Amino acid sequence: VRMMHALRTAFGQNQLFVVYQPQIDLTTRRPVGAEALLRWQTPDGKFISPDRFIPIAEYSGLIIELGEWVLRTACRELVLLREQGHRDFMMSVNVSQVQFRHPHFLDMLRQALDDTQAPPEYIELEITESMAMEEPDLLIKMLWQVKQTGVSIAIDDFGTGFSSLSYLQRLQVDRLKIDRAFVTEITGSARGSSIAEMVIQLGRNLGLAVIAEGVEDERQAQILQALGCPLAQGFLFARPMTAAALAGWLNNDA
Ligand code: G
Ligand code: G
Ligand code: MN
Ligand code: NA
Repeated sequence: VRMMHALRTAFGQNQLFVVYQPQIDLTTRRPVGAEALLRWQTPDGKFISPDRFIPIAEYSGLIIELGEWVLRTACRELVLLREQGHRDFMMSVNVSQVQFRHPHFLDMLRQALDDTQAPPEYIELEITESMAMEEPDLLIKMLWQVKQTGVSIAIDDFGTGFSSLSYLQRLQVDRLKIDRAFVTEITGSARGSSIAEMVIQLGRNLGLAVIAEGVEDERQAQILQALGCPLAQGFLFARPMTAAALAGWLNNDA
């Protein structure tokens, strides 16, 4: 309860901000987009992880406001980057299941796109695999409606749940994100790369893009590339950074 009040206050006092982690094409090593990630820095300089405060925001309902704010912030950042010439750049935004199930989610999404003038085809929403497995019929309908806005969908933390091939086929998704845990395992034992391999193969069979998360070293990048993974995100390429730093990073890189 204390953290709930602290979070509400923090949101009101602008202690929350959005950082962006670049996503890159493994072949060209060029940026293709970024994932928006929420951060909370308290006045004494300490960072509180979203792993800790997102569940509280969900529980208290604050996630509705907070999630809308993240989406709008990311949309505005995308528009700014486009004005600076980065016109082929995608923006991914994490969506909590509490947000997604809220009756006004679609209206909120349409309004955010409209107000910010962000092009929907350059916006992606990330939902988690665990969330994708609950209430399939509702989810299938929601995803279809999201797709009508032009926004695309990624399944985050993929490989940690147990989605079946037939179920995945029924979902209107565009991208699978290989969970960091499986990228870490890739350089371990001989069997360490089997889940990453499976997801890459699945993506190929279903015609979905695949992105590997949490790529921290060159060996992992090389193995992923050899396995046919087209995209990656991780500390090897860039850490999550502020909007100003991202613009600088992209302009330097271009
Ligand atoms: O950025 P970091 O690795 O600390 O994020 C930890 C977790 O918090 C990740 O699972 C990430 O998806 C989640 N997260 C970060 N930002 C957001 C956000 O804006 N909304 C939601 N729902 N989850 C977020
Ligand atoms: O669950 P989700 O994929 O949204 O979480 C993304 C989180 O992973 C972010 O909080 C980000 O800070 C973190 N992250 C991104 N790249 C790396 C990496 O290379 N290594 C580690 N350990 N964490 C990473
Ligand atoms: Mn994510
Ligand atoms: Na993830």
